[in-house]
Amino acid sequence: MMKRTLLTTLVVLIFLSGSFGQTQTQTQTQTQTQALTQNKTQSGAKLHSQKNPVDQANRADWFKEARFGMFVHWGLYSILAGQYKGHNLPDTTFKYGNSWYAEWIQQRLEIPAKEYQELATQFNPIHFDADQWILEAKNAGMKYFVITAKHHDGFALWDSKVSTFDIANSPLKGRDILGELAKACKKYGLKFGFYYSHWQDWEHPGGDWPEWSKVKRSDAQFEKYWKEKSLPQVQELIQRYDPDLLWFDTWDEPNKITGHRRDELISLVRKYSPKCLINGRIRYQGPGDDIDFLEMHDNQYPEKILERPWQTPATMVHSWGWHATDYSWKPATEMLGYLVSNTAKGGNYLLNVGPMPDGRIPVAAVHRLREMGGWLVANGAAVYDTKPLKGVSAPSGVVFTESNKKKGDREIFVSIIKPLTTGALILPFNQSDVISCNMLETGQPVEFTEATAHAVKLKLSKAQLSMADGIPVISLRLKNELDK
Ligand code: FHN
Repeated sequence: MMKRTLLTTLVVLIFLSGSFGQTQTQTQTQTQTQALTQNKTQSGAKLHSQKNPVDQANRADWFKEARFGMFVHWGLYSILAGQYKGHNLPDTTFKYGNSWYAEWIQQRLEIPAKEYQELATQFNPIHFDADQWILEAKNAGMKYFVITAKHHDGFALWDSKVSTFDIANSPLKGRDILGELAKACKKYGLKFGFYYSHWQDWEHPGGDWPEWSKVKRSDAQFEKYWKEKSLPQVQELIQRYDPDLLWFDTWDEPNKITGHRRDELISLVRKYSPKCLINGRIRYQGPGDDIDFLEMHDNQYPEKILERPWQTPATMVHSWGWHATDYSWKPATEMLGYLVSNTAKGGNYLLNVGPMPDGRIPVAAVHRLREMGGWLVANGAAVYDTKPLKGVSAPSGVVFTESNKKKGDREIFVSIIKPLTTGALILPFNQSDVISCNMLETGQPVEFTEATAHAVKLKLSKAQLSMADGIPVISLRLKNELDK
Protein backbone atom coordinates (compact mmCIF):
# COMPACT_ATOMS: atom_id res chain seq x y z
CA MET A 1 0.00 0.00 0.00
CA MET A 2 2.81 2.32 1.07
CA LYS A 3 4.74 1.37 -2.08
CA ARG A 4 1.73 2.19 -4.25
CA THR A 5 1.34 5.59 -2.64
CA LEU A 6 5.01 6.36 -3.19
CA LEU A 7 4.79 5.26 -6.82
CA THR A 8 1.67 7.37 -7.40
CA THR A 9 3.36 10.42 -5.93
CA LEU A 10 6.43 9.86 -8.05
CA VAL A 11 4.48 9.48 -11.28
CA VAL A 12 2.51 12.63 -10.55
CA LEU A 13 5.65 14.60 -9.79
CA ILE A 14 7.23 13.46 -13.03
CA PHE A 15 4.24 14.08 -15.26
CA LEU A 16 2.61 17.12 -13.87
CA SER A 17 3.59 20.71 -13.60
CA GLY A 18 1.64 23.89 -12.88
CA SER A 19 -0.70 24.67 -10.03
CA PHE A 20 -3.71 22.68 -8.90
CA GLY A 21 -7.28 23.82 -9.29
CA GLN A 22 -8.71 25.79 -6.46
CA THR A 23 -11.59 23.61 -5.51
CA GLN A 24 -9.91 20.28 -5.34
CA THR A 25 -7.04 18.64 -3.54
CA GLN A 26 -3.88 17.22 -5.05
CA THR A 27 -4.92 13.59 -4.65
CA GLN A 28 -7.81 14.16 -7.02
CA THR A 29 -5.42 14.74 -9.87
CA GLN A 30 -3.40 11.62 -9.54
CA THR A 31 -5.14 8.48 -10.59
CA GLN A 32 -6.38 9.39 -14.02
CA THR A 33 -3.10 10.72 -15.28
CA GLN A 34 -1.33 7.70 -13.96
CA ALA A 35 -3.82 5.24 -15.35
CA LEU A 36 -3.97 6.73 -18.78
CA THR A 37 -0.32 7.53 -19.23
CA GLN A 38 0.45 3.97 -18.33
CA ASN A 39 -2.42 2.65 -20.43
CA LYS A 40 -3.80 0.61 -17.55
CA THR A 41 -7.29 -0.62 -16.87
CA GLN A 42 -8.32 0.46 -13.41
CA SER A 43 -11.43 -1.59 -12.93
CA GLY A 44 -13.49 -4.33 -14.40
CA ALA A 45 -15.15 -1.94 -16.84
CA LYS A 46 -16.98 -3.39 -19.79
CA LEU A 47 -14.57 -2.60 -22.56
CA HIS A 48 -16.64 -1.45 -25.48
CA SER A 49 -13.41 -0.51 -27.25
CA GLN A 50 -12.28 -4.12 -27.26
CA LYS A 51 -15.38 -5.11 -29.19
CA ASN A 52 -14.47 -2.76 -31.94
CA PRO A 53 -11.16 -1.01 -31.40
CA VAL A 54 -11.22 0.56 -34.86
CA ASP A 55 -14.40 2.49 -34.11
CA GLN A 56 -12.92 4.00 -31.02
CA ALA A 57 -9.71 4.96 -32.77
CA ASN A 58 -11.59 6.67 -35.61
CA ARG A 59 -14.06 8.44 -33.40
CA ALA A 60 -11.29 10.49 -31.81
CA ASP A 61 -9.46 11.32 -35.07
CA TRP A 62 -10.81 14.87 -35.30
CA PHE A 63 -9.97 15.49 -31.66
CA LYS A 64 -6.36 14.40 -32.13
CA GLU A 65 -5.94 16.96 -34.86
CA ALA A 66 -7.99 19.77 -33.34
CA ARG A 67 -5.39 21.13 -30.89
CA PHE A 68 -7.38 24.17 -29.79
CA GLY A 69 -10.93 24.46 -28.48
CA MET A 70 -13.20 26.92 -26.68
CA PHE A 71 -14.71 26.04 -23.32
CA VAL A 72 -17.63 28.14 -22.07
CA HIS A 73 -18.89 28.33 -18.48
CA TRP A 74 -22.19 30.15 -18.54
CA GLY A 75 -25.24 29.90 -16.32
CA LEU A 76 -27.09 31.47 -13.40
CA TYR A 77 -23.81 32.05 -11.52
CA SER A 78 -22.81 34.46 -14.33
CA ILE A 79 -25.51 36.82 -13.03
CA LEU A 80 -23.75 37.11 -9.66
CA ALA A 81 -20.28 37.56 -11.22
CA GLY A 82 -18.50 36.40 -8.06
CA GLN A 83 -20.43 38.78 -5.77
CA TYR A 84 -23.31 38.29 -3.35
CA LYS A 85 -24.68 40.69 -0.73
CA GLY A 86 -21.47 42.70 -0.44
CA HIS A 87 -19.21 39.62 -0.43
CA ASN A 88 -16.75 39.01 -3.19
CA LEU A 89 -15.06 35.69 -3.94
CA PRO A 90 -12.62 34.71 -2.54
CA ASP A 91 -13.94 35.59 0.92
CA THR A 92 -12.33 33.93 3.92
CA THR A 93 -15.06 35.05 6.31
CA PHE A 94 -16.91 32.03 4.92
CA LYS A 95 -15.51 28.67 5.96
CA TYR A 96 -15.15 27.51 2.35
CA GLY A 97 -15.12 30.91 0.72
CA ASN A 98 -11.48 30.89 -0.28
CA SER A 99 -11.93 30.29 -3.99
CA TRP A 100 -12.10 32.41 -7.10
CA TYR A 101 -14.43 30.00 -8.90
CA ALA A 102 -17.51 32.14 -9.52
CA GLU A 103 -19.54 29.15 -10.72
CA TRP A 104 -19.21 27.80 -7.17
CA ILE A 105 -20.71 30.90 -5.54
CA GLN A 106 -23.81 29.11 -4.24
CA GLN A 107 -21.62 26.82 -2.12
CA ARG A 108 -18.74 29.13 -1.32
CA LEU A 109 -20.84 32.06 -0.11
CA GLU A 110 -23.52 29.79 1.35
CA ILE A 111 -26.44 31.10 -0.67
CA PRO A 112 -29.70 29.33 0.28
CA ALA A 113 -30.62 26.96 -2.56
CA LYS A 114 -34.07 28.47 -3.04
CA GLU A 115 -32.69 31.99 -3.31
CA TYR A 116 -30.00 30.90 -5.76
CA GLN A 117 -32.51 29.02 -7.90
CA GLU A 118 -34.68 32.10 -8.21
CA LEU A 119 -31.91 33.62 -10.28
CA ALA A 120 -33.48 31.69 -13.15
CA THR A 121 -36.10 34.43 -13.41
CA GLN A 122 -33.32 36.95 -14.12
CA PHE A 123 -31.40 35.00 -16.76
CA ASN A 124 -31.98 37.21 -19.77
CA PRO A 125 -28.95 37.43 -22.08
CA ILE A 126 -30.28 40.05 -24.48
CA HIS A 127 -26.96 40.32 -26.35
CA PHE A 128 -26.43 36.60 -26.83
CA ASP A 129 -25.59 35.82 -30.43
CA ALA A 130 -24.50 32.26 -31.18
CA ASP A 131 -22.90 33.21 -34.51
CA GLN A 132 -20.79 35.85 -32.82
CA TRP A 133 -19.49 33.47 -30.17
CA ILE A 134 -18.65 30.74 -32.65
CA LEU A 135 -17.06 33.16 -35.12
CA GLU A 136 -14.90 34.47 -32.30
CA ALA A 137 -13.82 30.91 -31.55
CA LYS A 138 -13.18 30.15 -35.22
CA ASN A 139 -11.13 33.30 -35.74
CA ALA A 140 -9.09 32.42 -32.66
CA GLY A 141 -8.09 29.23 -34.49
CA MET A 142 -10.27 26.97 -32.35
CA LYS A 143 -11.67 23.81 -33.87
CA TYR A 144 -14.23 22.78 -31.26
CA PHE A 145 -16.57 24.32 -28.76
CA VAL A 146 -17.78 22.94 -25.41
CA ILE A 147 -20.43 24.66 -23.27
CA THR A 148 -21.76 23.93 -19.77
CA ALA A 149 -25.18 22.47 -20.57
CA LYS A 150 -25.52 21.90 -16.82
CA HIS A 151 -22.95 22.82 -14.19
CA HIS A 152 -22.96 21.71 -10.53
CA ASP A 153 -25.80 24.08 -9.61
CA GLY A 154 -28.11 21.81 -11.63
CA PHE A 155 -29.53 24.46 -14.01
CA ALA A 156 -30.16 23.17 -17.53
CA LEU A 157 -29.40 25.54 -20.37
CA TRP A 158 -32.04 23.81 -22.49
CA ASP A 159 -35.72 23.00 -22.09
CA SER A 160 -35.40 19.71 -20.22
CA LYS A 161 -38.31 17.33 -20.02
CA VAL A 162 -37.14 15.87 -16.70
CA SER A 163 -36.49 19.06 -14.73
CA THR A 164 -38.14 22.43 -14.27
CA PHE A 165 -34.86 24.02 -13.20
CA ASP A 166 -34.07 24.99 -16.75
CA ILE A 167 -34.11 27.68 -19.36
CA ALA A 168 -37.83 27.15 -20.03
CA ASN A 169 -38.43 28.74 -16.65
CA SER A 170 -36.35 31.81 -17.38
CA PRO A 171 -36.99 34.85 -19.60
CA LEU A 172 -35.39 32.76 -22.36
CA LYS A 173 -38.46 30.50 -22.49
CA GLY A 174 -39.07 29.40 -26.05
CA ARG A 175 -35.49 30.05 -27.14
CA ASP A 176 -33.10 27.17 -27.80
CA ILE A 177 -29.66 28.60 -27.16
CA LEU A 178 -27.90 25.24 -27.29
CA GLY A 179 -29.60 24.58 -30.62
CA GLU A 180 -28.47 27.98 -31.90
CA LEU A 181 -24.91 27.22 -30.85
CA ALA A 182 -25.01 23.75 -32.41
CA LYS A 183 -26.23 25.29 -35.66
CA ALA A 184 -23.54 27.98 -35.62
CA CYS A 185 -20.86 25.33 -35.04
CA LYS A 186 -22.09 23.43 -38.11
CA LYS A 187 -22.13 26.63 -40.11
CA TYR A 188 -18.56 27.57 -39.21
CA GLY A 189 -17.12 24.05 -39.19
CA LEU A 190 -16.44 23.56 -35.48
CA LYS A 191 -17.11 20.39 -33.52
CA PHE A 192 -19.65 20.87 -30.75
CA GLY A 193 -19.78 19.44 -27.23
CA PHE A 194 -21.39 19.74 -23.81
CA TYR A 195 -20.04 19.90 -20.32
CA TYR A 196 -22.50 18.00 -18.13
CA SER A 197 -22.13 17.74 -14.35
CA HIS A 198 -23.30 14.15 -13.89
CA TRP A 199 -22.20 13.79 -10.28
CA GLN A 200 -22.61 17.10 -8.43
CA ASP A 201 -26.11 18.56 -8.65
CA TRP A 202 -27.13 21.04 -5.97
CA GLU A 203 -30.76 21.27 -7.07
CA HIS A 204 -32.04 17.69 -7.25
CA PRO A 205 -32.68 16.19 -3.78
CA GLY A 206 -30.42 13.24 -4.63
CA GLY A 207 -27.59 15.04 -6.47
CA ASP A 208 -24.24 15.11 -4.71
CA TRP A 209 -22.80 18.14 -2.90
CA PRO A 210 -19.16 18.94 -2.17
CA GLU A 211 -17.47 16.59 0.30
CA TRP A 212 -17.10 19.45 2.82
CA SER A 213 -20.75 20.52 2.82
CA LYS A 214 -23.27 19.42 5.45
CA VAL A 215 -25.52 17.87 2.81
CA LYS A 216 -24.85 14.16 2.48
CA ARG A 217 -26.63 11.86 0.03
CA SER A 218 -27.18 8.17 0.59
CA ASP A 219 -26.56 5.83 -2.28
CA ALA A 220 -30.31 5.31 -2.67
CA GLN A 221 -30.90 9.09 -2.91
CA PHE A 222 -28.11 9.41 -5.42
CA GLU A 223 -29.46 6.51 -7.45
CA LYS A 224 -32.79 8.33 -7.68
CA TYR A 225 -31.05 11.44 -9.02
CA TRP A 226 -29.00 9.31 -11.38
CA LYS A 227 -32.07 7.65 -12.87
CA GLU A 228 -34.39 10.65 -12.75
CA LYS A 229 -32.13 13.44 -13.90
CA SER A 230 -28.54 12.62 -14.79
CA LEU A 231 -29.00 9.77 -17.28
CA PRO A 232 -32.20 11.16 -18.88
CA GLN A 233 -30.66 14.59 -19.37
CA VAL A 234 -27.58 13.13 -21.04
CA GLN A 235 -29.91 11.21 -23.33
CA GLU A 236 -31.86 14.39 -24.07
CA LEU A 237 -28.70 16.26 -24.96
CA ILE A 238 -27.59 13.54 -27.35
CA GLN A 239 -30.97 13.05 -29.00
CA ARG A 240 -31.67 16.74 -29.40
CA TYR A 241 -28.31 18.12 -30.34
CA ASP A 242 -26.20 15.22 -31.59
CA PRO A 243 -23.01 16.46 -29.88
CA ASP A 244 -19.51 15.43 -30.94
CA LEU A 245 -18.25 15.34 -27.38
CA LEU A 246 -19.47 15.02 -23.80
CA TRP A 247 -17.39 16.51 -21.04
CA PHE A 248 -18.17 14.96 -17.66
CA ASP A 249 -16.69 16.31 -14.46
CA THR A 250 -15.56 14.49 -11.32
CA TRP A 251 -12.62 14.52 -8.95
CA ASP A 252 -12.98 12.77 -5.57
CA GLU A 253 -16.00 10.67 -6.48
CA PRO A 254 -15.39 6.90 -6.32
CA ASN A 255 -18.35 6.19 -4.01
CA LYS A 256 -21.06 7.91 -6.00
CA ILE A 257 -19.76 7.49 -9.51
CA THR A 258 -18.93 3.82 -9.11
CA GLY A 259 -17.42 1.72 -11.90
CA HIS A 260 -20.92 0.40 -12.51
CA ARG A 261 -22.48 3.87 -12.93
CA ARG A 262 -19.61 4.97 -15.14
CA ASP A 263 -20.23 2.00 -17.41
CA GLU A 264 -23.96 2.63 -17.40
CA LEU A 265 -23.38 6.19 -18.56
CA ILE A 266 -20.84 5.15 -21.17
CA SER A 267 -23.25 2.52 -22.52
CA LEU A 268 -25.99 5.11 -22.77
CA VAL A 269 -23.79 7.50 -24.73
CA ARG A 270 -22.56 4.74 -27.04
CA LYS A 271 -26.11 3.48 -27.58
CA TYR A 272 -27.44 6.81 -28.76
CA SER A 273 -24.32 8.14 -30.43
CA PRO A 274 -21.46 6.06 -31.76
CA LYS A 275 -19.54 9.22 -32.70
CA CYS A 276 -19.73 11.11 -29.40
CA LEU A 277 -16.43 11.36 -27.50
CA ILE A 278 -16.31 10.91 -23.72
CA ASN A 279 -13.67 12.51 -21.53
CA GLY A 280 -11.70 10.87 -18.72
CA ARG A 281 -13.30 12.89 -15.97
CA ILE A 282 -16.37 10.69 -16.24
CA ARG A 283 -14.66 8.97 -13.31
CA TYR A 284 -11.45 10.73 -12.48
CA GLN A 285 -10.17 8.05 -10.16
CA GLY A 286 -10.80 5.08 -12.42
CA PRO A 287 -11.94 6.19 -15.87
CA GLY A 288 -11.52 2.69 -17.36
CA ASP A 289 -10.42 2.01 -20.92
CA ASP A 290 -13.51 3.02 -22.81
CA ILE A 291 -13.15 6.77 -22.60
CA ASP A 292 -11.90 8.60 -25.67
CA PHE A 293 -9.44 11.04 -24.20
CA LEU A 294 -7.62 11.93 -21.06
CA GLU A 295 -8.47 15.17 -19.28
CA MET A 296 -5.69 16.88 -17.33
CA HIS A 297 -6.71 18.64 -14.17
CA ASP A 298 -7.52 22.34 -14.44
CA ASN A 299 -4.60 24.35 -15.85
CA GLN A 300 -2.24 21.38 -15.68
CA TYR A 301 0.37 20.58 -18.26
CA PRO A 302 2.22 17.28 -18.50
CA GLU A 303 5.93 17.38 -19.13
CA LYS A 304 6.15 14.39 -21.46
CA ILE A 305 4.53 13.16 -24.64
CA LEU A 306 1.41 11.13 -23.81
CA GLU A 307 0.36 8.38 -26.17
CA ARG A 308 -3.40 8.63 -25.69
CA PRO A 309 -5.39 11.66 -26.87
CA TRP A 310 -5.56 14.26 -24.12
CA GLN A 311 -6.22 17.90 -23.34
CA THR A 312 -5.78 20.58 -20.69
CA PRO A 313 -8.87 22.56 -19.72
CA ALA A 314 -7.57 26.02 -18.90
CA THR A 315 -8.71 29.42 -17.73
CA MET A 316 -7.80 32.92 -18.90
CA VAL A 317 -8.26 34.21 -15.34
CA HIS A 318 -8.69 32.26 -12.07
CA SER A 319 -12.42 31.69 -12.47
CA TRP A 320 -14.31 29.69 -15.11
CA GLY A 321 -17.61 31.49 -14.77
CA TRP A 322 -17.74 35.28 -15.26
CA HIS A 323 -16.22 37.06 -12.25
CA ALA A 324 -16.36 40.84 -12.44
CA THR A 325 -13.32 41.46 -10.22
CA ASP A 326 -11.04 38.65 -11.28
CA TYR A 327 -8.46 40.75 -13.10
CA SER A 328 -5.79 38.07 -13.41
CA TRP A 329 -5.90 37.91 -17.20
CA LYS A 330 -3.09 35.81 -18.63
CA PRO A 331 -1.27 37.38 -21.56
CA ALA A 332 -1.99 35.82 -24.96
CA THR A 333 1.69 34.90 -25.27
CA GLU A 334 1.52 32.76 -22.14
CA MET A 335 -1.57 30.97 -23.41
CA LEU A 336 -0.05 30.43 -26.85
CA GLY A 337 2.92 28.91 -25.04
CA TYR A 338 0.58 26.34 -23.42
CA LEU A 339 -1.07 25.63 -26.75
CA VAL A 340 2.20 24.99 -28.59
CA SER A 341 3.70 23.09 -25.73
CA ASN A 342 0.65 20.81 -25.41
CA THR A 343 0.76 20.29 -29.17
CA ALA A 344 4.38 19.21 -28.87
CA LYS A 345 3.27 16.54 -26.40
CA GLY A 346 0.38 15.34 -28.56
CA GLY A 347 -2.33 17.16 -26.59
CA ASN A 348 -5.02 19.80 -26.98
CA TYR A 349 -5.73 23.07 -25.21
CA LEU A 350 -9.33 23.79 -24.23
CA LEU A 351 -9.38 27.45 -23.28
CA ASN A 352 -12.25 28.78 -21.22
CA VAL A 353 -14.29 31.91 -21.69
CA GLY A 354 -16.86 33.06 -19.09
CA PRO A 355 -19.47 35.18 -20.89
CA MET A 356 -21.35 37.88 -19.01
CA PRO A 357 -25.01 37.38 -18.06
CA ASP A 358 -26.19 39.57 -20.93
CA GLY A 359 -24.47 37.22 -23.38
CA ARG A 360 -21.40 39.27 -24.24
CA ILE A 361 -17.91 37.79 -24.11
CA PRO A 362 -15.77 40.09 -21.91
CA VAL A 363 -13.57 42.39 -24.03
CA ALA A 364 -10.40 41.23 -22.27
CA ALA A 365 -11.20 37.71 -23.48
CA VAL A 366 -12.03 38.88 -27.01
CA HIS A 367 -8.73 40.80 -27.14
CA ARG A 368 -6.77 37.67 -26.20
CA LEU A 369 -8.72 35.40 -28.54
CA ARG A 370 -7.98 37.71 -31.44
CA GLU A 371 -4.30 37.97 -30.55
CA MET A 372 -4.05 34.20 -30.44
CA GLY A 373 -5.93 33.87 -33.71
CA GLY A 374 -3.57 36.38 -35.33
CA TRP A 375 -0.55 34.42 -34.21
CA LEU A 376 -2.07 31.23 -35.58
CA VAL A 377 -2.74 32.83 -38.97
CA ALA A 378 1.01 33.28 -39.32
CA ASN A 379 2.30 30.34 -37.30
CA GLY A 380 -0.49 27.75 -37.42
CA ALA A 381 1.72 25.37 -39.42
CA ALA A 382 3.62 24.73 -36.17
CA VAL A 383 0.40 23.61 -34.48
CA TYR A 384 -2.10 22.06 -36.90
CA ASP A 385 -1.32 18.89 -38.79
CA THR A 386 1.80 18.28 -36.76
CA LYS A 387 3.11 15.51 -34.56
CA PRO A 388 5.41 15.46 -31.53
CA LEU A 389 9.09 14.98 -32.23
CA LYS A 390 10.01 11.84 -30.32
CA GLY A 391 13.45 11.06 -28.91
CA VAL A 392 14.84 14.58 -29.32
CA SER A 393 14.94 16.97 -26.37
CA ALA A 394 14.42 20.63 -27.01
CA PRO A 395 16.45 23.26 -25.13
CA SER A 396 14.70 24.97 -22.22
CA GLY A 397 12.00 27.42 -23.33
CA VAL A 398 11.78 25.87 -26.80
CA VAL A 399 9.37 23.26 -28.16
CA PHE A 400 9.56 21.14 -31.30
CA THR A 401 6.73 19.94 -33.51
CA GLU A 402 7.02 18.21 -36.85
CA SER A 403 4.87 18.56 -39.93
CA ASN A 404 2.74 15.49 -40.63
CA LYS A 405 3.35 15.65 -44.35
CA LYS A 406 4.50 12.33 -45.65
CA LYS A 407 6.45 13.28 -48.80
CA GLY A 408 9.69 15.21 -49.27
CA ASP A 409 11.95 16.72 -46.63
CA ARG A 410 11.04 16.77 -42.97
CA GLU A 411 9.91 20.09 -41.58
CA ILE A 412 10.55 20.77 -37.91
CA PHE A 413 9.05 23.80 -36.19
CA VAL A 414 11.08 25.38 -33.44
CA SER A 415 8.81 27.55 -31.26
CA ILE A 416 10.53 29.81 -28.74
CA ILE A 417 7.99 30.03 -25.93
CA LYS A 418 10.23 31.72 -23.34
CA PRO A 419 12.53 34.61 -24.24
CA LEU A 420 16.11 33.52 -24.96
CA THR A 421 18.94 35.27 -23.15
CA THR A 422 21.10 35.42 -26.30
CA GLY A 423 20.45 35.13 -30.01
CA ALA A 424 22.37 31.85 -30.20
CA LEU A 425 20.18 28.78 -30.17
CA ILE A 426 21.84 25.36 -30.16
CA LEU A 427 19.64 22.59 -31.50
CA PRO A 428 20.30 18.83 -31.44
CA PHE A 429 20.41 18.31 -35.22
CA ASN A 430 23.41 17.66 -37.46
CA GLN A 431 24.26 20.76 -39.42
CA SER A 432 24.76 18.59 -42.52
CA ASP A 433 21.11 17.47 -42.30
CA VAL A 434 19.72 21.00 -42.35
CA ILE A 435 18.48 22.00 -45.79
CA SER A 436 17.09 25.38 -44.80
CA CYS A 437 16.27 27.48 -41.77
CA ASN A 438 13.75 30.34 -41.95
CA MET A 439 11.42 32.37 -39.79
CA LEU A 440 8.03 30.74 -40.30
CA GLU A 441 6.10 34.00 -40.37
CA THR A 442 8.13 35.85 -43.00
CA GLY A 443 10.37 33.30 -44.63
CA GLN A 444 13.40 35.38 -43.64
CA PRO A 445 16.50 33.14 -43.60
CA VAL A 446 18.14 32.39 -40.26
CA GLU A 447 21.92 31.92 -40.18
CA PHE A 448 23.11 28.53 -39.00
CA THR A 449 26.53 26.95 -38.43
CA GLU A 450 27.85 23.72 -37.00
CA ALA A 451 28.05 23.84 -33.18
CA THR A 452 29.28 20.29 -32.56
CA ALA A 453 29.20 17.05 -34.56
CA HIS A 454 25.53 16.57 -33.66
CA ALA A 455 24.32 20.10 -33.00
CA VAL A 456 23.59 23.13 -35.10
CA LYS A 457 23.81 26.73 -33.92
CA LEU A 458 21.19 29.24 -35.07
CA LYS A 459 21.98 32.92 -34.95
CA LEU A 460 18.85 34.97 -34.41
CA SER A 461 18.75 38.75 -34.62
CA LYS A 462 16.92 40.88 -32.05
CA ALA A 463 14.25 41.60 -34.63
CA GLN A 464 13.74 37.90 -35.32
CA LEU A 465 13.51 37.12 -31.61
CA SER A 466 10.86 39.74 -31.03
CA MET A 467 8.69 38.58 -33.92
CA ALA A 468 5.32 36.90 -33.69
CA ASP A 469 4.05 38.45 -30.46
CA GLY A 470 6.84 37.00 -28.38
CA ILE A 471 6.64 33.46 -29.74
CA PRO A 472 8.85 33.35 -32.81
CA VAL A 473 8.79 30.13 -34.80
CA ILE A 474 11.56 28.82 -37.01
CA SER A 475 10.96 26.35 -39.79
CA LEU A 476 13.84 23.93 -40.10
CA ARG A 477 13.91 21.69 -43.14
CA LEU A 478 15.83 18.49 -42.60
CA LYS A 479 16.89 15.81 -45.05
CA ASN A 480 14.56 12.85 -44.99
CA GLU A 481 17.44 10.43 -44.58
CA LEU A 482 19.41 11.85 -41.69
CA ASP A 483 23.22 11.58 -41.47
CA LYS A 484 24.37 9.32 -38.62
O1 FHN B 1 -15.70 22.30 -10.19
C1 FHN B 1 -15.45 22.41 -11.55
C2 FHN B 1 -15.13 23.83 -11.96
O2 FHN B 1 -16.16 24.65 -11.61
C3 FHN B 1 -14.91 23.85 -13.47
O3 FHN B 1 -16.06 23.45 -14.15
C4 FHN B 1 -13.79 22.91 -13.82
C5 FHN B 1 -13.44 22.84 -15.28
O4 FHN B 1 -12.45 21.91 -15.49
N1 FHN B 1 -14.11 21.55 -13.38
C6 FHN B 1 -14.36 21.45 -11.94
C7 FHN B 1 -13.13 21.54 -11.18
O5 FHN B 1 -12.11 20.74 -11.64
